Amino acid sequence: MTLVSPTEGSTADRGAARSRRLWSQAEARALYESPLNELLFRAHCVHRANFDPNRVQLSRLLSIKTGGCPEDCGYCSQSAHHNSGLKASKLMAVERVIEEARKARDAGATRYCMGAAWRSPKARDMEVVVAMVEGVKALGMETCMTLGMLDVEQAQQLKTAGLDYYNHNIDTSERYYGEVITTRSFADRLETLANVRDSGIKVCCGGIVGMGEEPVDRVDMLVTLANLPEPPDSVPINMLIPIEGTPLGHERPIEPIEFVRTIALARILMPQSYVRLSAGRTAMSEEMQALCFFAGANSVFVGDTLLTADNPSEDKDTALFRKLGIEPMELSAR
Ligand code: SAM
Ligand code: DTB
Ligand code: SF4
Repeated sequence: MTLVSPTEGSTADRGAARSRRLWSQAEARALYESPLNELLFRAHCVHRANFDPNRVQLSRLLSIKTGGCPEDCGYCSQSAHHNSGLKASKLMAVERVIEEARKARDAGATRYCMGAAWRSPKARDMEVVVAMVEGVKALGMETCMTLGMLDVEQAQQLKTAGLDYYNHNIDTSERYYGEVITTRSFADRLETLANVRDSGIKVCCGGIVGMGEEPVDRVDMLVTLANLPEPPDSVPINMLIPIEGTPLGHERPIEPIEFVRTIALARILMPQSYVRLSAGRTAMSEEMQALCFFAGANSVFVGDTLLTADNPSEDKDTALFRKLGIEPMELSAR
């Protein structure tokens, strides 16, 4: 079903109102299953038409409240339902968060993402996170938060504070979702996304691959994202980091080419979104990451810790980017 002309985002679209099409599952599946060279070529052309292919946006993550989460997400070290051995901690002080953000900015990050292990923020938490957004914004960085479910009022409060992005993932297909999380529904997730979108905050929404899902689930997850009332501005694709003590702690790793196909399909379905090669990079070869960048990934988390899990060291990433001729993207590059 075509909404507007299916340009997949020509250069002429840049800065203009987003022309887009809706994708059927059959079309997206056919792309995902096409010969790898066809898929990569098409994804790379879409990427070039919309972005500088040699620039990657760098974000830094900080866990502002770790562990003890009441949700039961089967992959997560922070859920109180599992025994990952993670030590829970209270909400960080505002000054400390701002200090960490300053260090990240000085090291080249342009976006600062703050995550809390909550089902949703309480009223007293909102005052604190609002102060964090204001403080990090004042450093000249873009801000992103992921705090669980938000109602209309909470989303509006964060918008007023100046929050740029809110991350809330659908995680997988609607069909597979119940196998991974039971304490909040797929519909709950969509409701939070609507509240964020309606507030005017940019939406960051993606998922995890390698949780035992079928290829069709990866495709359906991306179709759901692409067909939202507006595609997310940023689409994190995480590769499961298996955490001992969680239900998915012994999941078999996804075949790397399947992961690359997922990135390529995300790029084709959402031509103008940042596609973020998110969790799981420590388990990826340089060649696999290079293929992901060719397929359209153009954002990564830098710094040796994500929220609780490991990420490649800065030295390693600097060496990789040098080998690939990739430069960090400046703030507001597009
Ligand atoms: N508690 C908030 C929430 O879930 O909305 C925010 C933090 S949560 C850790 C953010 C996202 O990180 C999850 O939605 C999931 O996609 C990703 N994630 C968490 N644990 C992961 C793991 N072990 N491997 C890969 N991705 C993971
Ligand atoms: C997202 O999709 N990936 C990031 C970010 N959003 C908040 C988080 C990855 C977390 C990986 C597991 C951990 O560090 O605990
Ligand atoms: Fe809690 Fe988020 Fe982890 Fe789920 S992913 S258990 S909501 S911290």
